[in-house]
Amino acid sequence: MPCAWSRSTAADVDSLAPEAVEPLLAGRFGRPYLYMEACESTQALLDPSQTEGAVAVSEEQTAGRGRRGRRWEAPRGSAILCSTLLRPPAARRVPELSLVGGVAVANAVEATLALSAQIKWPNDVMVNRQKVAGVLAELRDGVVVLGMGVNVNQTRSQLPAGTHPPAASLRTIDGVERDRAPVLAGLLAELERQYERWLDGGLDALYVDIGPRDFLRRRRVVVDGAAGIAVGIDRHGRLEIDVGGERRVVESGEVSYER
Ligand code: BT5
Repeated sequence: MPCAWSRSTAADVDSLAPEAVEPLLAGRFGRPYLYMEACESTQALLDPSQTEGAVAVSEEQTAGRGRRGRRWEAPRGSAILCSTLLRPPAARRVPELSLVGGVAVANAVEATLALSAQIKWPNDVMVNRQKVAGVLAELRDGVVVLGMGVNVNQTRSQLPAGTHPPAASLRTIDGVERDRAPVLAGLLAELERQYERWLDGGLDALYVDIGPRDFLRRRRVVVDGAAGIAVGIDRHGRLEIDVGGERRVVESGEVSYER
C-alpha cells in the first residue's frame, strides 16, 4: 500500500515547468517563459527578437557555460538554470549587470536560507565561503542575456569537485531539499527590482547591497598576475586593489584569493 506521504504523482515532482512557475510570477520578468527539459545552454535560447524580461529555463544543459569558455555543470533537475533578456540603454556598462544579477541572487538566496550571502567580484554568490551561484552577462546584438545558475538541490557528490572557490548548494548548506519553483519566482522578482533600481540610479543605487557583501574586501588577492590586498568593489563595479601601497582598478579579470 502506498504511504500517504509518498511523492507519487507527477504534480508532486519538483519541476520548473511553466505550470509550476508561471502562477508564482509577480512582475514582468518571466513573460514569456520559455522552458525546455534539456538544451545546450539557456543562454542560446534567447535572441534580440524577444521582449525584455523574457526568460529561458531548462532542467538540464549539455553545454552550460561560465565565463571565458568555462563549463557550468549541474545534474538534471537539481538546480536553477535560467537566462533573462535585458535591453539596457546603450550607454550603460554591461559588466555592471553581473553585479545586478549578483545582488538579486544573493537576496533570493538569503530569503530562502536565512543565512547571509556574499558577492565575490565579479560574478559569484557565496555562502559560508562556498560558491552557490554564478552569473554570466553576455552582450549580443545590442541586448544582454543574463544567465544565472543557482545550486539548489545537489548533494555533495553531485557538485563539481576541486573547484576554486569550492562549490555548494542550498541543500549542502542547510540540509533542506526544496521546490525550486518558488525560489526561481522569487529570484526573477528580485532581478526585476534590482534591474529597475540600476536603470534609475546606476550601480550607486545598489551599492548599499554590494559594499557590505563584498567577499574579497581586505583579502589578499592576485588579479592577472598582480598581487595585493583587495580594497573592494568600487561604485562603477570595478575591483580596486592595493598593490604595495599603489591603488589599481581592475575592470575585469580572474581573481585568486587566500582564505
Ligand atoms: C560562472 O562562470 O560562474 C557563470 C555561470 C553561469 C551559469 C548559468 S546557468 C544558466 C545560464 N546558461 C549557461 O550556459 N550559463 C548560465 P565562471 O565564473 O566562469 O565559473 C565557472 C567555473 O565554476 C567552472 O570552471 C567550475 O570551476 C565552477 N563550476 C562549474 N559548475 C559549478 C557549479 N554548479 N557550482 C559551482 N561552481 C561550478
